[in-house]
Amino acid sequence: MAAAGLALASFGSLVQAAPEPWQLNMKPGASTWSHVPYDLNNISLSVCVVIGILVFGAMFIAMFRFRKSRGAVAEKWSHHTGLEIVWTTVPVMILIVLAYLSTGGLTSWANTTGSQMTVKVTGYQWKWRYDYVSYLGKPIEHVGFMSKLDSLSDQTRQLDSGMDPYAVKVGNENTYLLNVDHPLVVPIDTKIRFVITGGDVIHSWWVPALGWKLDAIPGIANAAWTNITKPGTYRGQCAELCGQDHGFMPIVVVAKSKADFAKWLAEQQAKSAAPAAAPAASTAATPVAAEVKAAPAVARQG
Ligand SMILES: [Cu+2]
Repeated sequence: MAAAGLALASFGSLVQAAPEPWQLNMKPGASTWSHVPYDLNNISLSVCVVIGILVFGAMFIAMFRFRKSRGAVAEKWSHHTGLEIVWTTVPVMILIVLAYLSTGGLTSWANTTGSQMTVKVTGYQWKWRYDYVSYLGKPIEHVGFMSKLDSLSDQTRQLDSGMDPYAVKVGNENTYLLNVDHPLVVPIDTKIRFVITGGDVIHSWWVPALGWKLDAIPGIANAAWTNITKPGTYRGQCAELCGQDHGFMPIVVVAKSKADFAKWLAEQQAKSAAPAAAPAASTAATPVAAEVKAAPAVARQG
């Protein structure tokens, strides 16, 4: 039920990353698991449609065919044991089937066994931090950075900026409030475990293409996994109201081939190994993290 709820929450939401004109359904996503909420949504919606047609059909037949002006006379009997058993059993069976499918989806989503990579995600007001913990069984040292709203979106969003939100673009895609300075870079065809937590208040890490969202709660380490099948850029947003700039902490995941990812990771490690030689490496943002940690530990849900 929760998975179906999760699926339905994504459907029809305003926060649809990369929606298409006249898109009616959810997108099937881009990971090995994302078809699960997609299928659950289709199944539960189909059940709703069939029930709707049956109930409204019976209602309209009763109202029009058996109306008083056509001389209809009400039957005198009440209570029908057989009918009552049927209209109790059938809905219960439908609910059991939906609960079975949803529970299967939830348990497969929560099972991070056999992950080949771990990334720690921390939500802050109002940005994300990504720390690469391990890859293919080896720990990764000092690869981590803050990821915040891109500067063009940030300038455009200022009150009376006079700038056009539709002019904020990457290629042909309008990325106003949907782009960041440092995206999370991950490999495809890899089971990636995300350990998600919050540094100040509750946030929620949500990339619709992965098929799930997970709360980032201070003091709690939540875990989920993904295995992205197609290289590309996947966008998302914070999905838990976390304060005044909740709408300005987007998420961008860039999925690369394994070879390209290995190259990128080696570059990041080289940068962090020689911080003096590469001043730009200060984007590894340890000072920012220290700053955030030093702030008074007020945990409140905004
Ligand atoms: Cu947030």
